[in-house]
Amino acid sequence: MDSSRKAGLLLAVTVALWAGPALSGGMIFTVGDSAGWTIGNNLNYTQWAASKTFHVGDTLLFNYNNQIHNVLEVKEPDFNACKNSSAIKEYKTGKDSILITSIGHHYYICGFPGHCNFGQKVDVLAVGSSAAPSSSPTGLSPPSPNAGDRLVGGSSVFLGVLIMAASCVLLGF
Ligand SMILES: *[C@@H]1O[C@H](CO)[C@@H](O)[C@H](O)[C@H]1NC(C)=O
Ligand SMILES: *[C@@H]1O[C@H](CO)[C@@H](O)[C@H](O)[C@H]1NC(C)=O
Ligand SMILES: [Cu+2]
Repeated sequence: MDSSRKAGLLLAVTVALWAGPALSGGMIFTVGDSAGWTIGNNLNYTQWAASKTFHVGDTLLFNYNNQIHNVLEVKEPDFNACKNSSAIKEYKTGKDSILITSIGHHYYICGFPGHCNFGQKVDVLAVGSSAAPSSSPTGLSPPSPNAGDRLVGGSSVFLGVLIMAASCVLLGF
């Protein structure tokens, strides 16, 4: 195995063991990844969203130039029609963190003229939170808003252990 693959495995293990529990409030998804919230460059936020699984408790981070973009949370018909005049909520700092608080679709468009029609719109479908089921299997701690984080962390640790076991085999330890 070459060193870049080793480094990749090490990174994966590190991320899985450390990042999951370290984050408070679930996963953070930067909309559009490094391109951010913008238009052009064949950005397709439908495809961006399709490659992710969103949960209640996760956070959407919209990074953009607020001189030329904004973020409007809208209802489905306004999303489909790219209508900017009856937004549920408007964000315009240029660096907006939006916590996903409910399951189902969450629709966001840019309100600047033409941008939504140009594709600056995203439909984030959140599935159930990764929080503990109603009966806690451990009973070790009272329910808290961070219950989901511990589970995320727990599954990350599990994933990390799996990855580590796999890398040990591959690396011949
Ligand atoms: C909606 O679009 C109009 C122009 O069509 C623009 O003047 C207005 O600022 C936009 N509103 C929001 C909230 O983005
Ligand atoms: C984005 O991708 C989806 C799925 O591949 C496609 O249906 C849609 O037409 C694309 N949108 C744009 C604006 O290219
Ligand atoms: Cu825009």
